[in-house]
Amino acid sequence: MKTALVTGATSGIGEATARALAGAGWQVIATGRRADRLAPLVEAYGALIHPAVFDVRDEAATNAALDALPEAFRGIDLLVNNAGLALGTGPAQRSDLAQWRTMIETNVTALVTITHRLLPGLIERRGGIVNMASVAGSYPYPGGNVYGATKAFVQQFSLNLRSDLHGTGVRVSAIDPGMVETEFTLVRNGGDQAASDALYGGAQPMTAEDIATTVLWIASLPAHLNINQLELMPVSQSFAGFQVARS
Ligand code: NDP
Ligand code: 8X3
Repeated sequence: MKTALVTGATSGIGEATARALAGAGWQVIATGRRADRLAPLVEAYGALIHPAVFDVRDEAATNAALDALPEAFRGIDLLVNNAGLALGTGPAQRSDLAQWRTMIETNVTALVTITHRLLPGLIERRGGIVNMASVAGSYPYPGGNVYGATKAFVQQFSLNLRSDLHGTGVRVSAIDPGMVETEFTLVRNGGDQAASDALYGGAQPMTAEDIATTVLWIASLPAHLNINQLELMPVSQSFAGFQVARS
């Protein structure tokens, strides 16, 4: 039986991914800070789920949770680095430095920390890593500032990991979703439900399950195939042009 560790499994894409993997017979270490959100996964999938409650920014807590894994969950075949967030939509010059730091600590520092910890085991098992990046890492937009930059890091870290892992058999993929309706916009806007509803309303965004299906597909491909980077958008979302300031 294969085992996956999914960060940010309390909500949105991570929760859907944990469900998709467990539904396909994987054992899943489901992580997040909100323990109550992990309980339904255990109820639905029983012994296939090991809930692990920790803040990914806390290296000691991360290591303690990994050290405490039950024997059956110790051999990790797939790391899904999904936990992440955006905070704020304003321009850089009006942004809150603490929010920038939180995004960097979560989307970048925590992601590389858990990856570094799990790499030896992933190499031993010829496993895989799926990193949740974003279209925001490829395309700039007003207010994207540090969030987009953290996701560009995730994209390039994924590609560089592939280079370093050459010959090990370990697969690394970055997924770049566009608009997915989750709690992402609620979090980004400090809990403003109206802002979230306004963004997704009438837009037919992608669902968390759309992305989870993609993760499961990547993880289920034959061992000789690697998806390097995969960008997905809802049909309702596309590109806009440059902006010009006139005097
Ligand atoms: P949600 O807000 O629904 O889920 C975010 C998850 O990340 C939660 O499970 C949350 O768990 C976890 N998380 C955040 N901070 C921490 C932390 N410090 N420690 C542990 N877990 C943490 O958003 P999404 O499902 O949309 O986001 C998942 C990923 O997908 C993110 O990396 C996001 O950047 C990316 N993404 C999202 C897109 C979208 O449009 N929704 C598009 C492109 C990429 P908890 O709060 O319980 O700790
Ligand atoms: C989330 C997608 O466009 O809101 O990563 O930044 S976007």
